Amino acid sequence: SRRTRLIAGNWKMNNGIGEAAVLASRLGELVGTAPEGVEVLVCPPTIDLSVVADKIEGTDIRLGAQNCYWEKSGAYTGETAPGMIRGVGALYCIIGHSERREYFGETDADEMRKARALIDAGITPVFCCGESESVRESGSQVAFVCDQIKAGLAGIELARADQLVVAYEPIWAIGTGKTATAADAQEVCGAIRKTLAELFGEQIAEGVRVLYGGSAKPGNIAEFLAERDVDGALVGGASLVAEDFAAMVARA
Ligand code: G2H
Repeated sequence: SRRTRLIAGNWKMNNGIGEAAVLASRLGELVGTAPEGVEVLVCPPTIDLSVVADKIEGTDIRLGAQNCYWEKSGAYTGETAPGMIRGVGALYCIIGHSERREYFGETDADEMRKARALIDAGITPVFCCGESESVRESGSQVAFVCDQIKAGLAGIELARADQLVVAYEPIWAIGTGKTATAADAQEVCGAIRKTLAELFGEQIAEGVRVLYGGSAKPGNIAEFLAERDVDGALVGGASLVAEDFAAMVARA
């Protein structure tokens, strides 16, 4: 059976509280009632979570964070615990985005700790993976991404692995305007599902949503979603414009 599509907006470090309130309200008007079989998610900066939660209350739009720490509380200046994220009403959290890996030195071992802590707190991790341009040029993207999946997710308890979402984001296609082709996305997303089947079994792997991310926009989303193993999109730039994001939801 077809998996529920997931169209997720990753606002990254954009929109202060006032702009966040305006964008969230507009999204409520445009996509507050999600189409059948489609789930709509927005992931604003941590500081905006509360105001966005308020603005989307009573709509079908779901809330997610962009990062977390894995401890429950304590002396971790500047960090946010999964329980705190859950407390503002978020049900998802992006982890392992390539920007976090590249600029903040996060490792697969960090992502595994975050994934476990999120699931413990009742939050679905959106685990990001993807290869650099040089890995792509060497033709080893499938092996590289499957290793990331194994290193980041192997420690998830089998009984809870159905609570995962994976986002495949080829780094060379992020915010660059270069998009992977739908066939490129399918090659890796299909391999991700195979790896999930090796780790957690066929049945769980069939239920996990695998998203494509990297310059996804209204004009190309349909091609990606036509692929067998692509169940949605993680959208950066285009999620900052309410009309563009709504157009993507409408095409899902
Ligand atoms: C990839 C994506 C969202 P963009 O980072 O996670 O951003 O759509 O701007 O390439």
